[in-house]
Amino acid sequence: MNLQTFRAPTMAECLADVKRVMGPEAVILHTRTLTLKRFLGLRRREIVEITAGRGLNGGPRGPRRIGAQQRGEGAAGGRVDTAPPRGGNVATLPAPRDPMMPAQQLPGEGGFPPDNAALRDILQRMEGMAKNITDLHTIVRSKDAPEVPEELFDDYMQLVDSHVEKQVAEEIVKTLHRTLRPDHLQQRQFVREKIAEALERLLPVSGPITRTKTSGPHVVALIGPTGVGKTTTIAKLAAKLKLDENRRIGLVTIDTYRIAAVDQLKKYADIIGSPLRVVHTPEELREAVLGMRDCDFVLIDTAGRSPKDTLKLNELRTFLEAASPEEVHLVLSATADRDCVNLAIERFGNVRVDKLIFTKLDEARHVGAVLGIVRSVRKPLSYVTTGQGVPADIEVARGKRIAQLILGSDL
Ligand SMILES: Nc1nc2c(ncn2[C@@H]2O[C@H](COP(=O)(O)OP(=O)(O)O)[C@@H](O)[C@H]2O)c(=O)[nH]1
Ligand SMILES: [Mg+2]
Repeated sequence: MNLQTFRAPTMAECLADVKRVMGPEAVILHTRTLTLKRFLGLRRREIVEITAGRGLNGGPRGPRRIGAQQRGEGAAGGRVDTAPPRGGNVATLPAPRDPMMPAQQLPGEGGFPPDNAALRDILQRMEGMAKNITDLHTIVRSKDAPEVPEELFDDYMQLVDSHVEKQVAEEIVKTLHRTLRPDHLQQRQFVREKIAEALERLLPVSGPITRTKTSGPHVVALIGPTGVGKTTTIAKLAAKLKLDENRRIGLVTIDTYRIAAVDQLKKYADIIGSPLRVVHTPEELREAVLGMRDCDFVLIDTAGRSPKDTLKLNELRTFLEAASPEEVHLVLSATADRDCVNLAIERFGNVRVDKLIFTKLDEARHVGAVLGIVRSVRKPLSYVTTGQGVPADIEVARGKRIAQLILGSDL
């Protein structure tokens, strides 16, 4: 028995080589498509490989024999003629398809009129076009990221689609490519877990609000643009601390314009049985906090007049100095566009920010943006909120959870 392996850019060319070298008696034992890297300067190129033998007995359901059909042999032993389409002695195409090899359909198989050279020519051209499209696709998608390893390109794209910064996404996949064993790189679930771990390492978290003092209230203020969910988040935190930890909670809201939605917080304060004070000046705030000395926690809500006119920053700073909170959380919406978030970071960063809360993860389309923001602010993430429900829709931020959301898991 004589076995040989042939490789060519298309199935037709490969078959032609088989036939030329091994003659019409050759029997095709195996065909496969494989990917060659850096072929002619392209990043990736598919080629066809055929293993053929001579001196084998191809049974009725056996391997394909080139030329068998030409002599009227074996009904299922398909003959594949790869002679040039305009070659005079254009032979027949295969007989009915071999049911044992349905996936390995060869050019011209399966229903074409037996000697239609024009159809075979079209098929070859289409195959060539398909290859060109694949090459073009590879070139286009790798244009922006020439350093990204091909095996991990889809993972890279998933990160970028989720708005993880390109540089960060590239670094993650390059590091994985360098450090993972090649067989591990083939295992999708394994790769995904490693990417999640890499994301997790990039996401600092603070853990929940915890009282460390032995006397006096642990004071927490939430600041941030209007509409992001500060008041709702205060209500969630208050209810959680009350219900889960049986803590005494005091609520204070700064309302410099006397039009803030105090009623919203009042409703929750009443439900959990907590005192609520509405203050208008830093001095009133100081007094309010002092008046709540019996509470374990005092949560301070801040309000503005409109999204463009948040509490004036200098004013806010003065309020916070008067309250001297243990922690100030900047609340940002995961649905906001990056420019708005950047503006908020710039403005509120000048006041005081210890931790970050991301709201509306349930509505966010690009959770990867959270990663970039946390990294640029260089403050840990404390909580994320995942809906309008009070108090259910809040979670202590965990890197693993956010990594999974970035990778497309459902909430
Ligand atoms: N989908 C969703 N909506 C939220 C979330 N948190 C708050 N909201 C909604 O966002 C809107 C503004 O919330 P609010 O607490 O008044 O924002 P504030 O102006 O920052 O105090 C309200 O309709 C809330 O129900 C959340 O996690 N997910
Ligand atoms: Mg509010």
